[in-house]
Amino acid sequence: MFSDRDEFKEEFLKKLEMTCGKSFGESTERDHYFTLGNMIREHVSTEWINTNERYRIDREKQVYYLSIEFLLGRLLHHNLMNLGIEQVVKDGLADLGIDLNRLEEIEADAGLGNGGLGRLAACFMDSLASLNLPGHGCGIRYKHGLFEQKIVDGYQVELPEQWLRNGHVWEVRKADLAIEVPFWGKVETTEENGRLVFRHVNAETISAVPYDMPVVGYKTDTINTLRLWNAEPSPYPVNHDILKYKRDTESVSEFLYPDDTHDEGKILRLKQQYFLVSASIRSIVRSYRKQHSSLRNFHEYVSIHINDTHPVLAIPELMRILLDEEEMGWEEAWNITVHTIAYTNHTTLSEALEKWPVRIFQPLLPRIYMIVNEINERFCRVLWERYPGDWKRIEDMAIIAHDQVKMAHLALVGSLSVNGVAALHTEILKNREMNQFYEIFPDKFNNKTNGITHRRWLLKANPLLSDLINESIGAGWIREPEKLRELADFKNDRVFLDQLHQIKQLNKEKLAKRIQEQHGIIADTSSIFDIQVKRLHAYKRQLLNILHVMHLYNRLKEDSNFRMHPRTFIFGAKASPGYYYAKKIIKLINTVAEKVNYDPQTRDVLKVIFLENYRVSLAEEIFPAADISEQISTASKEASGTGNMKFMMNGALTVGTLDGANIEIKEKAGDGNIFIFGLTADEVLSFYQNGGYNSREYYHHDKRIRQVVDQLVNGFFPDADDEFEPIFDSLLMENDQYFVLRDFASYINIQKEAGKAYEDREHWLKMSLMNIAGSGYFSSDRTISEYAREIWKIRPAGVEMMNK
Ligand code: T68
Repeated sequence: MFSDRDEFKEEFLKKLEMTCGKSFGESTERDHYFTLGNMIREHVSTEWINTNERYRIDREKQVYYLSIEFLLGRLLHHNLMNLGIEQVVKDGLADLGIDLNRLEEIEADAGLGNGGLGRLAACFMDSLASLNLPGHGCGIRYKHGLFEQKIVDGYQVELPEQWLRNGHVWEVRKADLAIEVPFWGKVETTEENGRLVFRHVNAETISAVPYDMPVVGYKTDTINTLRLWNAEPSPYPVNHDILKYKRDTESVSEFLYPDDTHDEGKILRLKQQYFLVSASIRSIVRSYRKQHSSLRNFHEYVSIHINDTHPVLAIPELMRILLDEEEMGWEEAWNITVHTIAYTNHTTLSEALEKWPVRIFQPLLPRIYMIVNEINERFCRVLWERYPGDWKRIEDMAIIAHDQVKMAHLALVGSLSVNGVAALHTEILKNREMNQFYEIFPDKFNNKTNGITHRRWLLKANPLLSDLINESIGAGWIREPEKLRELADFKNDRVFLDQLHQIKQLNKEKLAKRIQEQHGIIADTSSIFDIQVKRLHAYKRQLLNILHVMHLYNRLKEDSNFRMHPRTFIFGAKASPGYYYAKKIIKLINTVAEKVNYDPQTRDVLKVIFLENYRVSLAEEIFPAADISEQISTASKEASGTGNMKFMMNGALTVGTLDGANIEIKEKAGDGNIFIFGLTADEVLSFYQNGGYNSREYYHHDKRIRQVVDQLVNGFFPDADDEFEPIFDSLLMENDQYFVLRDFASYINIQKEAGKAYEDREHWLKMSLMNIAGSGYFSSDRTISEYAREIWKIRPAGVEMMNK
């Protein structure tokens, strides 16, 4: 690597001429971005090769993290930081009159994910490499990531996302490592030498071509691999209509499904899942075979993690290889498979549990279906022995029942570990949603509370705060985030608290500037920045938030003595394109914004801003600028949440329910440093079980509720007609499934308390500091260390840490 800025400059200029074929004088910012990116990727390639060599020679156990989504965001700054060359590059470019920040803005977000699940996979990649753990990602190289959101007249409009339009500097295509993935056709069974042989014939194959990306650890020599598969026409097509074949093939990696939590019943989705799984498992086995003569000890050297059930076909695919290619017997193959695969569950919402109709599954994946069927029959036999005569239970637990394949059941039966993503979530899985499986496999269940990479979400996103932390407790927290605890010593240090305040103000000004540029709205930085950013979903209750804003507006209009600290309510959220109700909520937020932002009586104290196209790069500007973090899901519904952790780490105070990881946030920040309201998970679950909630009672008895609910339909929004009737109906006609009205009064109260607390600046800053100090636990380094030790049984490779 370049040792100083002059060396860097020289190399940069040489490279610029070579890659762009232009002189420096003629070159554009885009040329500079691509030159720099290519240069950095080439620099890491030696270490990348070395890391792989080391893994091969040491024969250490490896983990492969299979995920249908990786929500990476931008990589340039992140890679420069992890390589420890950020300053040299910045200075060198500055000498040439180039601003590194502007180059960073050119990079398109790699948005290959919907939300929390995909971003978690990206944070895990960073932690694996930074902890020198031998762990790699396997995913799909979607041509179009999650749609780009425009707001037109208050409505969400979706445009195709185009991250590859100008090429992507971080990937390396490896055409020679392509793998042929078969679909359709049929299985011929013959007997040869006394053994049944299964041949998948007349299949239509698709080529899976790997594009590898280096995953650079933070100031270490470890460079792991994220392998994304691209679908391309196979060189051996059986289909005669070549154009149609080409189109059909490429469609497999064309789009990311824009759906979080709802199950999409599309053949294409199942095709994507098997495409990912088959290509990944075959390539893992291929490299394993280079070093081992048989697969008999596979599970001792390889661990395969499935991120939710989307890659669960890894179980029958590995079985297929062991049975059909290695010619193992069922018992041995099963033993290896179960000891290789581990599964994480990310939701308890029953509508989100994947099920596939047999009539789709069987013809598309004939051999895989046979194996799943056999797994099911053997499992049902075990159940029958254990619960003789209990047909109902066996029917409930079967993997295939009522002509459907239940993917979660396959995962529960075929893996050695099943984990939830926060303590409460794991308890709900064990005691409720998956209780029948817990009875049979109690040892499989365990909790791994989510985490986020503090390097992207604090060190990179909030440089001012990071500097202050370094000055006060040293830089040890970067490698050992639990050291953030030491910040608690400063809670009575006025000067320190004052600096904390200054930093928050500067971050708010930066966000305000972005808001003004993009939305033309002026956000008052002395107001409370109260922020809810996440996917739009009924259970996340953006509705509760906006109804509260309407309530404040009413108070301001009706009572001239009503006082509140000025607040700016900021929202960012994408709704799945087919999710009608979620889109109505977006329209409602924008309609309220229109009303309150332009009312001269309220606009100085109340502002509502809906940020368009929420994504990773925008998130990095949002979290550092927040005073209040809204984590207000109906208790029991949010498996964990990870945005809640990003806010906490940047010193925002949580207004939240006792749901997901909020409970652990409360423990780590301290009870007095968080604003908790609403029903508990037990209360919610017992309402679901026993009834006893009637939303109309709350509507009739609380006139604050009646007022805002009526305003949805009574002409309060002059141009809305019956626009918001579906929301009105969900609250009153459909008995408010998510307890918005039930929690409303409690929410108003806690918000009032939070507003008051903000006015005692010193106390607020202390609370904010205690959140930062307690946030080290939520680093994904802690999470990944637990997975490595308790599930994967992998160890850090012995490498030198760079002394930077
Ligand atoms: C989220 N799930 C959980 N799903 O909602 C969140 N679903 O509580 C948790 O913190 C996070 O996972 C990480 O564990 C999702 O993000 C999806 O995005 C998704 C995507 C496709 C299909 C179903």
